[in-house]
Amino acid sequence: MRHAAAIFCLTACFHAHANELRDGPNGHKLILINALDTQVGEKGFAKNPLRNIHLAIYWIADTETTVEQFAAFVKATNYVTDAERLKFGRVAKEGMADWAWISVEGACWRFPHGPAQPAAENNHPVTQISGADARAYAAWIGRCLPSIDEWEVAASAGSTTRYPWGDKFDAKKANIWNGESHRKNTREDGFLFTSPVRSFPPNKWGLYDVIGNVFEYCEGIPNELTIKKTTRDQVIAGRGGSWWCSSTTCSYYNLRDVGTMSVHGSIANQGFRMVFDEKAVLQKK
Ligand SMILES: [Ca+2]
Ligand SMILES: [Ca+2]
Repeated sequence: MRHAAAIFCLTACFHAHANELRDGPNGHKLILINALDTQVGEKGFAKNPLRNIHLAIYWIADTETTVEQFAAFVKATNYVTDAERLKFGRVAKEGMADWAWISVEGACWRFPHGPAQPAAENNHPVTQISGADARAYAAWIGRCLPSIDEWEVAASAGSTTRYPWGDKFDAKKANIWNGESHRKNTREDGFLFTSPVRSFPPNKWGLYDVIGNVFEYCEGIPNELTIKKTTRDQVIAGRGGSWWCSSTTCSYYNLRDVGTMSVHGSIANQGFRMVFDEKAVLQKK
C-alpha cells in the first residue's frame, strides 16, 4: 500500500521539540515548531512525493480557525467573503448521493448550511470560507497560511504513519463521515457536520483536528499540478480531510494526501489553520 511505503521524518524530526505553547493574536493558541531538516511526502506518490526539506522556525495554531476568531476579523475590517459576495455556498446533506453537493442561496460563514439552518457556533471551525478569504484573514493577522510542508510536519508530529495515532483509522480520534455512503451517517464519531475544536485527542505536538473536521487550506501547488503550470491565483491546496470525507468518497483524511480547490470556491467543509512568525507571537493583538 502507498502509505506503508512511506519513509518520513528522519531523526531531525524527532528533535523538533514542538511542545511550547503560547498565546497568539486573536485568541490563537500557538505551538512552536523549531527549524528542522526532515522529509515529507511518500515514495511513489505523484501528488506529494518523498523529498528532503528545510523549514525555518514557525508557530502553528493548535486548532482550526474558529467562527469566533473569523467574526473578530470581520468586525475589525468589514470584510465580505466570496460566499457573501456571490450569495451562495456549496452544501452537502445526509441522504444525498455521494459527491452530490448543492449550491444554497445565503449559505455563508454565519450560516454554513444556509439561512434556514442553525447559525454557526463560535467554538466550531469557520467554514464557507474560500481560499481568498482565508488569505485575507492571514494578511490581517500578520502571516500567510501554512505551506503544504509546514502543515505536514506539524500534523505528523514526528509520526511515520498514515494517521497521527497509527496506520489504522480510529473513529474516536477524528471527525469524518461515518457510513458506507452519504445516504446515511452512523454518527460513530458523534458529529454529523463540524465538531467544536478540541473535541478529539490532539497529536503528539498538541495540534487538534489535523485529520478531519474541516479541510485546511495550505499554500503551495501539489507536485503534479506544477507540471500544468497551475498558479496560486487559480487553486489552493487543502489537507487532512473533513467531516464530509468517507472511506468510499474523499480519500484525503490522512497525513499524506494533498487536495486542491478553486481559490474563490466556498464549501461547508473547508476552513483553515494559521501559522505565525516570531514577531506576531511577541506582539499579539
Ligand atoms: Ca462525523
Ligand atoms: Ca482539519
